[in-house]
Formats: sequence, structure tokens, C-alpha cells
Amino acid sequence: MSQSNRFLPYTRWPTELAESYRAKGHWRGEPLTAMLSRQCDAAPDATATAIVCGERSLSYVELDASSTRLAARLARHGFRVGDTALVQLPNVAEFYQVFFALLKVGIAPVNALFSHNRLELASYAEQIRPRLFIGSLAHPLFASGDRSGELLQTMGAELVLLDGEGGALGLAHWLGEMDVSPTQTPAHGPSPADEVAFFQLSGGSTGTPKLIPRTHDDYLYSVRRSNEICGLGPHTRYLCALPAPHNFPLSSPGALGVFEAGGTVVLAQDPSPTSCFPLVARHSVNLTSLVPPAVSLWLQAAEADPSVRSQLASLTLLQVGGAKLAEAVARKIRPLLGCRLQQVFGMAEGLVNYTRLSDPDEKIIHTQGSPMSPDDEVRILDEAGNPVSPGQPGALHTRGPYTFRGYYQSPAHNARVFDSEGFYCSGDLVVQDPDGYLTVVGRQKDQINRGGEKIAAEEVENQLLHHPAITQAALVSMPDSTMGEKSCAFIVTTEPGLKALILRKFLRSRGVAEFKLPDRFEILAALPMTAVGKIDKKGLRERIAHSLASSQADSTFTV
Ligand code: AMP
Ligand code: DBH
Repeated sequence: MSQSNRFLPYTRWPTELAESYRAKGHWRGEPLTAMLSRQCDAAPDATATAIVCGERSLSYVELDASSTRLAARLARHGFRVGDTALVQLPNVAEFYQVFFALLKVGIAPVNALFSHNRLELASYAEQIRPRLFIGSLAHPLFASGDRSGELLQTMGAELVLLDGEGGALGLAHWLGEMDVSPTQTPAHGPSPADEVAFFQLSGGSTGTPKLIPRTHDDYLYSVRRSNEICGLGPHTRYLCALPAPHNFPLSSPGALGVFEAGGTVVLAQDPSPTSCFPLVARHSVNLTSLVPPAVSLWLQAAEADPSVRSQLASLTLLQVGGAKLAEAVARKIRPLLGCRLQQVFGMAEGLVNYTRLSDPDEKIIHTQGSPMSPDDEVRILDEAGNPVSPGQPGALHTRGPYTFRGYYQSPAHNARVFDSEGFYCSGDLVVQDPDGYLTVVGRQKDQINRGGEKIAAEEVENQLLHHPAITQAALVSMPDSTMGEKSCAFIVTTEPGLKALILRKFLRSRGVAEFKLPDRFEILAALPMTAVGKIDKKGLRERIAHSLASSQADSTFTV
């Protein structure tokens, strides 16, 4: 097989645009791993701490060397450019060691979230057919270390490495010291910079979670540009409290931004004040990123105990994104937490908007920022596909130097979400102000944004329909004061006594992730239909919002 045949297929940018991105210096033909070599070459800073994980800390040299050892072992095992891996790790240093190791070999990973369950993992595996699976004993699915279970069998990976396990198939061994120099079995990657480096996850709106191919060129550009806007440098001490693989804490500017800048990433297990405040104080954290529900928890903690302010004294900038931040919450950040706010409206598919550090407070509080690149192209269109009048809401369409051109192996879906000029329709309804700043005002896509965690309605509906007593199902969002939105499943059933508890148990047994389980169930005799015969989700959303507002909801089947 020729070398070029080994590269993973993906939808490329048209040559002319690609050339212009190169000519402008956005795409530099550099792999993502270059950020490590740069730090290691920049002696004496190479001994600077790259990662703090619990009581462990890793210097840049150690991060680079350990990922090279894993890469060398994988290469010796026959792994090479164009292979794929499925990885599921919590917020631990190994996540980054593995990420860089795989890039060094040219293995493109899908980094599943730790909250993902059997269904997501099986679906990702089916799409990429991984040769390698790296998981953790800390996850209930793999806690036993047993490799003969159905999930791992159907995944079909040749090699399964588990973090937390001792012995030859434990991840620690593969990252550990070697008898011979790793350079004796060099990995032949990374893949060329304009090929797929890894797959990012889409929040999705369809039955199957979609994968987003990201190249070294486009992702590294998004990280570098984010660093410029957010002012990262060797002084940056970033708390990674959101799930490490998520696009926000990975690249906006996230951990990769920190590595590119030579700063330090401090890992938190979760974004709760109890986990985070002591870490901020102990490690002099000056930057972090949160989703809105976590911000509310931080504010509550600070309100309840003003001494908390001193724990957060080093924090200068709090980035908030993933879901809409309520204005009232935004206003409290500076007085209660003592740091500046930056709103971030991004997507794993590409486009990221930031409010700028120099923006006036009103802009920072009212908008979700403006596109980070001068070469981001944004169009806001009405239902007929025409540009809206200035200041009017419309559907966000975008293309640019780091916005993908197609989901992996999904031609039918791509035909729906890309227009003929390659603009991606994100499904968000936005308003643009005269300065180009966007405010998110709604959503077209059939998705629930549960405090930044995205739930594709169709995926959960399909699972509900597997229940023998459910004949129809529709999942919609309902307003929630902390999460912004929660999910409500309207069902039609042949078994009137069906309990929410049983249904959740059923969904869990089918491998549905915990955050996707409906927060509430409502039984109806029939689902309302629109004039064209579709389920009237707008009507259902209004119905649940109304009954919540008038507190009549208790009279129906709810939990
Ligand atoms: P994902 O597809 O999981 O990467 O999620 C991206 C989506 O999250 C966007 O298309 C928006 O719907 C939503 N989102 C991200 N950041 C914000 C924000 N700051 N405000 C409102 N919605 C957001
Ligand atoms: O929600 C997101 O996907 C998101 C939010 C902020 C994102 O991908 C990003 C920044 O890069």
C-alpha cells in the first residue's frame, strides 16, 4: 500500500482556500506535537512543569519523553500512520501523554468523554474501527479489567491498555522507562500537518454521535490564535476542570494552548468548588474555563462564605462557554469571584468566538464574543436562506481556517448541514451586532444543552423506543434554573403505570450515558403533530415550560 493510501479520508478544504490559509501563515505545516519539542528545546524552561495531577507533576521533558516511549512501543507493536484508537480517560496526566504519543505515531484517536457509556463507545468504535483501545479501571465499564466482555470484543481492538492496571497491559508500563532508547524504534508519524490528527466529538443532533476530523494545521492554528486573544504565556497556570477531551478545555485555548505557551495545566477531577478552590489556591491558578452551571456553584460558594475570595485570589480570568450564560449570573462574577469574565461560544466543529480582554463590561456581559480569526466567515440567514437584516436573529453559517468541512463518513448528514459553498450550519440562532459580536438567542437543531452537555434528542428517543411498552417518544428541553436546560421525555405507552425509575434503569441497561437520561417523563395519550405530520416539539417545549411555571407538573407522571 502506498503511504498516501494510509491517511484517513476526510473532506478537505478547497485548494484555493487552503493555499490562502497557508499564505497567511495560519497553516504552518507543523504537527501538534511541535508544541512539545518547542518547549523542550527552549532550555532551561524544559524543566518547567507542564502538568500537575494530584500529587504528581510532569515537566515538559517528562511529558515529551513519556509520550515518545509509548509511541516507540506502539510502533514496535506494528502501529503506524493512519491507524485509529479509541481512548477514554478521566482528567489525568495520562490523557495528554497518550494524546501526544498517538500523534507521534500518526494514530488518530477519538477521545471519548469519561461520562460516555457503552452506547457511545460502541458507536465510535463502529465508525473508526480502532486497532487500539485505551481505557481506565476507574470507569465502571472496565473496572474489572476483564477484556473478554462484549463491548471490548465487538470493538475489535487488537490491543487494549488500561490505566490503573499493573503488568504488561497496564498503561503505566507502556509509558514507563525502556531498556533501549525509544529512538531505536522510532515512530514514523506524525501524519502530515494537513491530514487528520484526531477526531473531535460533536454534541450532535442525530441518532449516531458524529465525529469531526481535525487536522494538525487547523487545530494548531485555532490554539495559537486563541492564545493571542487570551494572552497566554509561560506565566499561565490553567485549571482544567471540564472533561479534558472537550474542545473548550483542550483548545480554547485550553491545555493545548498552555503547552504551546509553556505554562502549567493543573488537573481537577470535576468543576465543583470543593475540588477546584483548594487547587486554585495551592497552585496559584490564574485561568480556568467553566460551563454556566459550574459558575453558579462557584458563585453560591462565594456568596455563602466570603473568605472563599482569598482562595481565588490568583485567578484573573474566568472563561465561560458551552451554553448560554445568563446576564444576571455574568454580572456577579467580578464582584463575587474577583476575576474578569470572558465569554466563549465555540463548537468542536470549528468556529470559536471570544469576548476580548479589552472589551467594555457591557460587551462581555451581553454577548458571546466575536469570531477569533479574521478569516472566519460568518453568515446569518433566515429560513429562506437569505441574509437577515442587521440585528435580526438568524441561523449561523460559517466557514474558515479551522472549521471542518464534513463529519467523518456521513455524506447524508453533511449534505444537510453544509451549503454549496462549504458553509457549516451550526444549528444556532444568533444575532450579530454592528461590531460583529454574536449573541446566541436560540437553536434550530434537535438537541438539549444540559448545562453545556449536549444531548441529541433522536439518540435518546431511539433508545426509549426499544422499551416494549413505549410506542412513541419525544425528548425536548425544559427550562432549569441551574442547568439552563434539562431534558423531558414525552412518551406514549401501553403500560400506564410505567415508572420513571424503571425507564431510567432500562436506558442505563442499554448503555445510555447518565447525563442523557431524561430528567423528567410525561405520559401522553398521543404526541401532538404539526401540520406536515412531524412531532410538534415546539408545542411540547411550550407545554412543559408552561406546566413547570404554573407548577401543575406534579399531576402528571414525573420524577
Ligand atoms: P458541540 O457540538 O458539542 O461542540 O457544541 C457546540 C454548541 O454548544 C454550539 O453550537 C452551541 O449550540 C453551544 N454553545 C457553545 N458555547 C456556547 C455559548 N457560550 N453560549 C451559547 N451556546 C453555546
Ligand atoms: O460547547 C462547545 O463545544 C465549546 C464551547 C466553548 C467549544 O467547542 C469551544 C469553546 O471550543
